[in-house]
Amino acid sequence: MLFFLLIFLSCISSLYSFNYQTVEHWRYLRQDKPTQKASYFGYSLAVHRSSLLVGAPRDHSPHDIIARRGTVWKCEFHPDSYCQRLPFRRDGEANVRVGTSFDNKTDQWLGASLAANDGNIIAGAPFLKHRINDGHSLEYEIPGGALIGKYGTSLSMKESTQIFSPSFLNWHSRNYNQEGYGEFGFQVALSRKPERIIVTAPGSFYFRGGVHSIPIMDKNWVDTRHPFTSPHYKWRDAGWLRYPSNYSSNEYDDWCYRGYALALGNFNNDDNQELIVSIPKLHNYRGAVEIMNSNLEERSIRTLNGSQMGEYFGASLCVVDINNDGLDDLLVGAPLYTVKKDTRIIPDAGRVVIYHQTPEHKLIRKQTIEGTREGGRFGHAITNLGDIDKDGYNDVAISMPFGHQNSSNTVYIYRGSKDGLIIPPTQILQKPSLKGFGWAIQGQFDYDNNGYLDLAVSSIHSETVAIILSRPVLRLQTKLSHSSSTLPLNCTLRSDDACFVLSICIYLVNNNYKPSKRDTLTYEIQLDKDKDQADKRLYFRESYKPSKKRQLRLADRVCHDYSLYMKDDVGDKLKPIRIHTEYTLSSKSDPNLVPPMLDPANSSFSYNIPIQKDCGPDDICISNLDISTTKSPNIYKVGLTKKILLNINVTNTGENAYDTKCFIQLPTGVEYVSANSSSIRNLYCNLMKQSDRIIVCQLGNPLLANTNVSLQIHTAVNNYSAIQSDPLVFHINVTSDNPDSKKLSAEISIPIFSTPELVLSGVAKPEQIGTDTSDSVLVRYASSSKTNDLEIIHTYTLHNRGPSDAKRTEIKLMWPMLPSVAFEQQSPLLYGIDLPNIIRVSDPKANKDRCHIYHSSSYKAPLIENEAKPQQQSFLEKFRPPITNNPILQELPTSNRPVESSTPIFCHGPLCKTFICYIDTLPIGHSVLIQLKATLRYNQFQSVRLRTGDMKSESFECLFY
Ligand SMILES: [Ca+2]
Ligand SMILES: [Ca+2]
Ligand SMILES: [Ca+2]
Ligand SMILES: [Ca+2]
Repeated sequence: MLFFLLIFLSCISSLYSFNYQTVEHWRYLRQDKPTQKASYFGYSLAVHRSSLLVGAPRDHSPHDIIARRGTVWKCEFHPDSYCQRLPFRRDGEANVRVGTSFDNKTDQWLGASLAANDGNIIAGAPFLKHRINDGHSLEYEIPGGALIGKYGTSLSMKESTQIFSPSFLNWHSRNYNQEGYGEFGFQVALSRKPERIIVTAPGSFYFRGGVHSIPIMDKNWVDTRHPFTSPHYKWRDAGWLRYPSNYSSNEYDDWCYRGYALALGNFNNDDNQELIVSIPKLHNYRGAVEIMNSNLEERSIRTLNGSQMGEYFGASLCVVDINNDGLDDLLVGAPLYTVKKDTRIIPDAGRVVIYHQTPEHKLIRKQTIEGTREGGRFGHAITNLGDIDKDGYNDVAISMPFGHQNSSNTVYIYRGSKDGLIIPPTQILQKPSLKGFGWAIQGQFDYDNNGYLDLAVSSIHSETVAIILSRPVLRLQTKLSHSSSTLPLNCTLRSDDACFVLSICIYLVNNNYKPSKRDTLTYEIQLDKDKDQADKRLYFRESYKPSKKRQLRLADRVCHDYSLYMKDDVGDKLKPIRIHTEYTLSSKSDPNLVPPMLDPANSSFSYNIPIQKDCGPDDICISNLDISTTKSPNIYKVGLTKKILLNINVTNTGENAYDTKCFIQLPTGVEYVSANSSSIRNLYCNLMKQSDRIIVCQLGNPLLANTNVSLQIHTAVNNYSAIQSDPLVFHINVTSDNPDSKKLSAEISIPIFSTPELVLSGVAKPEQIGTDTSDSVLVRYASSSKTNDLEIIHTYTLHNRGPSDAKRTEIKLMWPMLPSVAFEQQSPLLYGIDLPNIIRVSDPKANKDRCHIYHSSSYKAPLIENEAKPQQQSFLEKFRPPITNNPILQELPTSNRPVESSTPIFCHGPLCKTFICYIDTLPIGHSVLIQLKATLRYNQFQSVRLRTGDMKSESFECLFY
């Protein structure tokens, strides 16, 4: 599985300076008799013994007869010393003809590359030219060379400087399809095992490039001034290796620049150092990095490939064991990489890809860090700093030397760890006045000899090199001990001073640093760190405060004792008390010493002390809570029930249950009134702040083992119309702070019963009509009416007697067309039957009540008394009220007409007109009137020989919603 992390530099947060000195303390190397013009001081950097070597390939020494020979400066590790030009040449050396050839050293770029070990310094001069006469008046220029200076006590630099050049290879090397124009010396290195000089020549073979490995010999150097004294120098016999050894015609490889960057590391299972060589323009400008064994065997080559065209993959290389597993890891810079982030495109922002070596010597891509600045070229230089903070992991610097005018050029410091580089960087080095800051970076030297590795960063356009010293990193070990394993609850302010004593010991560990009088350590102990000031449970006796600050002289070991006490009536008895200690270190300034600092990861310490509990020898409380409930009443009657009482009983059959609480969630419409308990002395219940619907009651801290507590929660329904669900459900939870305690839940459910009593009564007008001409009403009517028509009005009154509102009432009304005899004659007696008219007695403007004609040909009027119940009773159906059904005539005031002579005219089939009326909420005590009107043709009525009968309308199906 490929583990791959992509990280942007912009994630940088909480940045601190660890552990290089900040910019105001940097030092700068000074050149002795510097040139006025741009010498590119700092183009390359290397460490040789107790000096820093600084390449200045365009430098011109004031008295040198060769223009711009280039200089390697030697800067001693001493703050007051100047950098001196290394005499990297033989006496009297000049651009002069010697025998058949001469060297042209003007503009040779000596110091374009540098490498050094204890015995040797090697400097590349990739534009050195050998002008060669072949004896037939033809002259050839063969550029490129590497100068090696043997550096020892007995030999002076001047005596031992030698030149390597590909002209040693053979006479034909002069051509540009061979080593001619090869830029030999573009990169140089000294391998430890085998001990050899490694030189790259990216210009050879039509800029296909290559790499050379040359044995270090004590004597018998071939003198470059006489390359043809031995026309066929036995370079192979002398152990000179090169790759590729010859030009092979693959035109696509031309111009790919093999050898642009060079590194050494161990990437296989032999002890020899492998060569890592970049080819930044291979594969259509995507770039590649080759790893080959020390014999430069083609079959040994492994390749890592770039991915983006033009990114310059391999422009920089760095071998470092990041995760301290003993296996070298590899960082590859691609400074021209275009970052695509969200919708932004950042050209030449650059990136660095980090490969980790597996135990099988595979390289896996582990992390990638991308630049953020357009043209910033993040990854231009990468270097192994060594372990600068002595945490056991090597650290790395990556530079971003370019940018816009107002942005500062930057070197980022990343710390190694067992998982790879720690991102974000632990330090960002910047100084806006330095141009091209970060062109070259060199670590792994101790400038001030304090045991901590320091850093040099060159600024190519400012002709300077900054020396940045690292501060000693101190790590402390804190040991806390106390007089008893747990905090006794009875150790209060009134108790004996010795009832709880805390001892703190601070040790300076694993460190070369010798504490001095100048260094002051301050520590602050904070008791009960996790609690707010008001809730603190533990205090210092001497100050009555929960914190203590103390300053002392840094020493290998210091110990202090403190007497502590617990607050009375501690609430949280289960959560241990966290003792937190923070350290700060300060040192009196001394210009000759770099002050130490604390490792930020080690500047605080936390420790938990449990509070005494009564939970057996393991001190872990395992409770066993159970809950049971009862309720009163069992049914909520709308409008009748006012109070609801919940009885909650909690038992604990396990060990103490700390901070046990009961939460009761009330249904909407129910309000909390009060709580009491016969078993809890000071019962504390209240509504939670965030919601007025949840009551929380403290059941005990602890709720002791084998106890039983009961709670009575009184609630009330003040506004039953706010009730939103049936039944009323009370959710009850019981929690405790004990570890692994489960939330205990119960539910109390109370069904709602609603009982509005609706009364329906009716009157008819006129009360009575008859065909008998002696009928007084008819006579009255006939005498007052100009027509033969008679208006019949039946009025029903629907009244709600309570005790609750009728939310919605549905009434069916049936209105006869009069007798079948008349219907058969196509002349129903009632005409102009209209929709019933509804009048609210209390609120005549109310208009939510509606009537419709009921269309159902198959409808059969059921008998009210035997009405079939619907199969499934809906919530609303349940509240069908008892309704008094009143066929109108039965309610008629009795006349002197004998009842037995009355025959009802029933409402049947087509003779019946049915209406359905919906009555909106009818509050208690309110009434509506429903009027049915029609016209009776009196003439027809007379012609129907109907003797005596009742005209009967019916109402039924009265449903309450
Ligand atoms: Ca090896
Ligand atoms: Ca490693
Ligand atoms: Ca480190
Ligand atoms: Ca140092």
